[in-house]
Amino acid sequence: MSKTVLTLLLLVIFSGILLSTDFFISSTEQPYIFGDFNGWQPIKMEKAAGSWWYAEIELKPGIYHYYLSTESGKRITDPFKNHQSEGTDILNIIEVKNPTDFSGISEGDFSFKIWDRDYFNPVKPGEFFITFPVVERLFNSTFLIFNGKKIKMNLLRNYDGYDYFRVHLQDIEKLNFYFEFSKGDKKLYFGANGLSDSTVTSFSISQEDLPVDYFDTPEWSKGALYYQIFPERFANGDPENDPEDSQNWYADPKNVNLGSNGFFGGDLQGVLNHLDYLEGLGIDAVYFNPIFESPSSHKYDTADYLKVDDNFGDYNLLKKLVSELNSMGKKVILDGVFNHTGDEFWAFQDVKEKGKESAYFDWYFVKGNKPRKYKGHAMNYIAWGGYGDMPKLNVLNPEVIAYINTILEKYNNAGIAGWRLDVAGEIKPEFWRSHFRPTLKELNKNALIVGEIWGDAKVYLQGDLFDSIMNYQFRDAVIEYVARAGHSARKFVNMTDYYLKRYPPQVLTSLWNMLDSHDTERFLTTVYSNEKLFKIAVGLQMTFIGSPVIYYGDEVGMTGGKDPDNRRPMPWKEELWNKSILNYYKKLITLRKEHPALSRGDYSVISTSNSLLVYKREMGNDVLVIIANPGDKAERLSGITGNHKELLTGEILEMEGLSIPPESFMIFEAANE
Ligand SMILES: [Ca+2]
Ligand SMILES: [Ca+2]
Repeated sequence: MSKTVLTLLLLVIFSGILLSTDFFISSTEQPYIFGDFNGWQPIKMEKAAGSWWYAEIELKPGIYHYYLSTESGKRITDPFKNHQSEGTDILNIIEVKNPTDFSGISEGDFSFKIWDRDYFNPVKPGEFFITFPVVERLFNSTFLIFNGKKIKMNLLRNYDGYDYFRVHLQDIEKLNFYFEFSKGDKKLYFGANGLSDSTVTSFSISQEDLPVDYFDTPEWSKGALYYQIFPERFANGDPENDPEDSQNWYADPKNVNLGSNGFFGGDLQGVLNHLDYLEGLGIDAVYFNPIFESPSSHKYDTADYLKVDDNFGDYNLLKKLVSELNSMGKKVILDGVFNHTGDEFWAFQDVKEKGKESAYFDWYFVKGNKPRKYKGHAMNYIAWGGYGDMPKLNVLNPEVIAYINTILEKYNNAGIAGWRLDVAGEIKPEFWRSHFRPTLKELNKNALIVGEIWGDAKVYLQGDLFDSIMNYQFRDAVIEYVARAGHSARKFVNMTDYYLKRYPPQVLTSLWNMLDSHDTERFLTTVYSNEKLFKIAVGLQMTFIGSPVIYYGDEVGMTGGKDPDNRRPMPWKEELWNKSILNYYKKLITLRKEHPALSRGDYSVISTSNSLLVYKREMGNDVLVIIANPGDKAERLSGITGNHKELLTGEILEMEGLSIPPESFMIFEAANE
């Protein structure tokens, strides 16, 4: 390509600026847009929630005419845009203006996508979040004009050149709104007809028919405190059901097999025997790693989903355990491994035996006839991590869907409150969206769905897939802040803000905040058994926004490296417990119970400086200030004055200029004067 041609091409591209223009209507049938912008060729609209449809069309500035029509030829007038009569028909008119045509605007695009939860986020009837991103520092202020009332929008965050403004609306009856921006004495409006300096059309929508579905997490899950039990290693309550060659519970971990084929005899009766212990801790829910029949100690290779593993007990014992926990006000979450089955699962056994002749051949992804393994690896079929013993299940096969439905029903009948979903990101979202979630919520609308998602989980938390996730991002931030030499409070805030300010706000108190799990080393090991640093991490876990998940034994000071060393048997001889750590957990858990702000309150950062982190949890009159300093130098507090009571020690301290010792953690509430 010659230079001249390239220059000409670039000129053509840049002279015609394209502006994304939004269209949305309510229609019972699929609508199409016909406009003079593309020679009246139909443009198919996309389905939103309720009876709503939308389209985003890139248009050059100009005036356009268009109309909407359904497949059956019914013409619809777009109620949000101007229209004029054209003979017997009505045509809509839209003027697409370059934002720079408005005085005072130098750049930027304006958009409020009413079909997208990022902008319009219905929690429940009467409760909504409305968020508007505008090019940074463009205006002095941004208002929401809501049912005629002017509400100042708060700056949520500045990210990637945009200021995100948000309003939390509660107890509202009608949805009728537009936005007002001001700069000096100039005003601009953004409504359903786009950007304007004069006439604005409101977004006017019925709460009964929204373009985005209502989405909230189960009430019980907001700020709930979990205890994670790896059943083979928690407690052995019944020696009769121990696997052969079970090892000594108290043997030196270095001299035993902690791996997938090493057993100790832990079981459900063991949990039943320690209900008082769980009650004493004050947890709200138990999350069990898999309990279904399987040959391994971890049981992520299911042999039979409808049977509790014989080394753990049976279905009736599970039912008894769940009912006892429920009667103590504690919920039970089971581990659902639906991405793959184990080798011993009857359907896979049948495929291995009969190949293509098997009635279950389409339950898996086998190329050729019979599945083949080589040195443990799957040769001609899809398997988790390539492990031949974990063949991937075809969850979109209607027979598999029906089978999984029977699993959900059976354990719902046992009284469980939800599922943690193993490797949830490896399963097609369609399965969760169209099958798993609707089926489970139909059985129990308060059931909780938690995905095992290690990284950013925004797409999974939009209301159609999961209610919560295993929030390893919280763990990453705590490790960076508490365990790494930099101890940067700013970094902790940046890492947590990254998800806190992007996820729908209604999920935040339900996120599973973990320090560790059956898949990571134990946190006490991460900090090289530095008890002070460990206590700071636990303090953060118990006071940060979200739902803490305690991995069994962390609370008595268990250590352990990477899997399987992190799965050691829980010691039940009290002389083996670290009482100082246990008492610290109990103290924090008691504070969580006494102060609803810690479990369900708003979270905001007060300040960060070097290794000093100061944040606030707030719910009504319950206001707590949390201060952490994992660094090796004392840091001076600033910006807070007056006497406050420190809740871990009971001391009353003057906050002004208070010196925060190295490796310390404190929780303050304003002292009663
Ligand atoms: Ca046993
Ligand atoms: Ca077994």
